[in-house]
Amino acid sequence: MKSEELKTLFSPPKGSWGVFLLLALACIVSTADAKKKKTSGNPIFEGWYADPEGAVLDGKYWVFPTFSAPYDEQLHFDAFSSKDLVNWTKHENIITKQDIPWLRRALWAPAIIEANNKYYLFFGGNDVHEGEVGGIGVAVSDKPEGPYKDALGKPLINEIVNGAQPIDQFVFRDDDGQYYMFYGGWRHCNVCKLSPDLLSIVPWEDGQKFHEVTPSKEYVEGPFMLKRNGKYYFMWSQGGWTGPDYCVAYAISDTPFGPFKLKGKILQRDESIARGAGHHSVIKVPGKDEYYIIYHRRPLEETDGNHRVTCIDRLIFNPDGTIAPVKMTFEGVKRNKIKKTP
Ligand code: FUB
Repeated sequence: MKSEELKTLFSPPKGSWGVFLLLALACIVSTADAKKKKTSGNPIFEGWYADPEGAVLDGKYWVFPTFSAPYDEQLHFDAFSSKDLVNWTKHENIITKQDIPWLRRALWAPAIIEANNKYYLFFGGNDVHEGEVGGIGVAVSDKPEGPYKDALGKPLINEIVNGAQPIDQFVFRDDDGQYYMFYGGWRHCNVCKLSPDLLSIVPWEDGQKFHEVTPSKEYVEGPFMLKRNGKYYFMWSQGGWTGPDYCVAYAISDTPFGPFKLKGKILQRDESIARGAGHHSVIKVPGKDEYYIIYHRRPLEETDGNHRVTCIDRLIFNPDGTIAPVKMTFEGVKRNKIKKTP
């Protein structure tokens, strides 16, 4: 082959064909890379993201985190989806300040739930204090990736009751179909009942809207609940979220409201991996007794309170029903595709 012919063969063709071929090549390389990746790695995606809420929605794994930045810059949420826990796709701006008329700042700690053929995204807004507008809001969309719109035009919970700042909500659906919302910062946790449309609070039999369920004197924020083999596992974060000792502890109960038997810490700093590990959630693999903990942590070399990254590791139940301490890793977890149910 003459050198002129060789040059023509290896120099990109002119015009749109050249662009097309380069794009096709990039696509082949990135697909090959995705296939090569054996574990998720930790963090599971780039960027400063905290308070991750994991869920299985519409046949995929999802993570809805806080955008971790100074309060005045926390004005949107991104979400992330994955078919296999290893490769994650970013969905940008699923909700922004423009979609929430009462939001000024500090859009925090999303909680997601599918109900009534819709997706309900609960969130904290404004870092509310007594006498201010803010607290826990709710937005709705037809798709997990949004766009979400504020459903009420005002917070669902604005008031500070039992000393609990209205933030860090988690919505739990019990087997009888009743939705409960656990929430609260400032060392206090409340529970309330949600209406079937998830847009209002149904008072308890005693007429109160909120009952305090703070499970331990160490409780600070970030409540989470799951039910397994008839037992209610209540988990939360304790310590200060900007510090190295932030961590997750849990208790077990026979009801969603206690009494809670304190079991101890399941996630905490590891001087060979990271510090400040906390504000977690748990994903159950559909149809299997397999669980993953999604949480944020701070890299060892970092001290900026907002430098929090989202990670995943295995959550393992011991044969006696207790939870084994989580082993934080840099590798993350292996591929685990959701099996389609017939
Ligand atoms: O990310 C904002 C706040 O930090 C959350 O609401 C708290 O739980 C803490 O993680």
